[in-house]
Amino acid sequence: NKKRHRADDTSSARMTASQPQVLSVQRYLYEKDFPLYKQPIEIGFFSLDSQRRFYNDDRQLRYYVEAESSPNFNLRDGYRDRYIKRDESIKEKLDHMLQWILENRGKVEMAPKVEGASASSRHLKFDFVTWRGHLTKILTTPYETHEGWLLAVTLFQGTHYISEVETEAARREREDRSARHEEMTYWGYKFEQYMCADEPGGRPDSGGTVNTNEAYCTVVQTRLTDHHLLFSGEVDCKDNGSPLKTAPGCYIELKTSLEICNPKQQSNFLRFKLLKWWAQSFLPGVPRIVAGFRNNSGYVVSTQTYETGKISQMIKAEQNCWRPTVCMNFCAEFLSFIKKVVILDDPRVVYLFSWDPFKDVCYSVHRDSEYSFLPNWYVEEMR
Ligand code: 0WD
Ligand code: CA
Repeated sequence: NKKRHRADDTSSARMTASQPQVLSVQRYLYEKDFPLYKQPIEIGFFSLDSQRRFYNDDRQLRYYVEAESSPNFNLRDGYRDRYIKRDESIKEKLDHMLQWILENRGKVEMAPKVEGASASSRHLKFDFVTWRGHLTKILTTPYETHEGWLLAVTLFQGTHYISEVETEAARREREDRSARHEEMTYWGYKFEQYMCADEPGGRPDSGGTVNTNEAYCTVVQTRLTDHHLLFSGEVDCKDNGSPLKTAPGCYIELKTSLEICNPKQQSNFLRFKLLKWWAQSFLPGVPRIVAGFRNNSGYVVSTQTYETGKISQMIKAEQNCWRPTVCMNFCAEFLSFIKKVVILDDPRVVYLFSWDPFKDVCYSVHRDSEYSFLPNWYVEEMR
């Protein structure tokens, strides 16, 4: 679309000579038709066990168990004595995704162009490889007023790898978390335990240990405008109730939230929380979000199912609310900005994109720095 391209170059991304230096995040620039976003297709999955070991299978997939209509789940149970917490100071970057790629090359590599072509041409059929969580941050950027981000991008054999770098503010936040905040982080995982069984048709084991090293991740491919994307995201559980639904259509995202008791809370829920929930589940095509509403004492007293595809209708009546089209158009144009800026194809080079609320996106370039994130084991295997 030529018209849209011209708009890119003259408004949202400001040019100096031939390369844009900054990208604007102002919402009005992205109030356009909803961009093409292909139905995400699951092309694989992997599991991380209780010791964070990688498995190229679905052993950590759990199964959704519907809650009774008036549950009384105590989210504080087990916090002291049945909680094993992942070490968040260990930065895993893209490592597990890269490991999945190496073990599933046939699913992600371009078909050789001609018979007898050089066996060493190991190009992926994707423009971008990243975590779903990083894309969620990009989608919500036009509406974010508190936290900035740093995204490291390396171009390697034609594919842009995007890996987050923790900001100073986020590190301080993580290290200074209050005891209550620390416990509330546990509550989300505890809710998962009340809602999931290890086997299809099984029962939840609320007396077990919560170990946040364990994860099941889906790997999906999709396309946003002309950007071919490969990303992975953690999936809470599968609904075996509708056996015809294939992944990601059978997946359910679990969330907890404070009970909504007044119009102010209702408005905040629609304007801020649903934005994050929608972005996270829309990206991989997870169709349902089951929310557990808790009171201040940490008891879930009701659950509610939200259809990801109906959230945009739910928020329409709300004043000054977010718009999915702004999120998706901003993401598409940020990815275009990356493609224009990142030209050195070198695993040792990182383009560090940074953004702070009320500012433009800008970037800096670093060779052989602390920001390099593609491990040698990956680079050597792919060359
Ligand atoms: O910054 C990230 N998102 C990173 C994720 C950095 C490095 C690694 N990972 C990996 C982990 O292997 C994890 O298993 O990604 C997986 C989750 O990634 P995602 O799905 O892309 O992340 P996101 O959508 O932000 O979070 C999904 C769930 C969270 O559930 P809620 O309901 O709270 O959104 O994954 C968990 C959390 O339970 N989670 C994480 N797990 C491990 N490492 C992380 C993290 N850094 N962040 C969220
Ligand atoms: Ca969740």
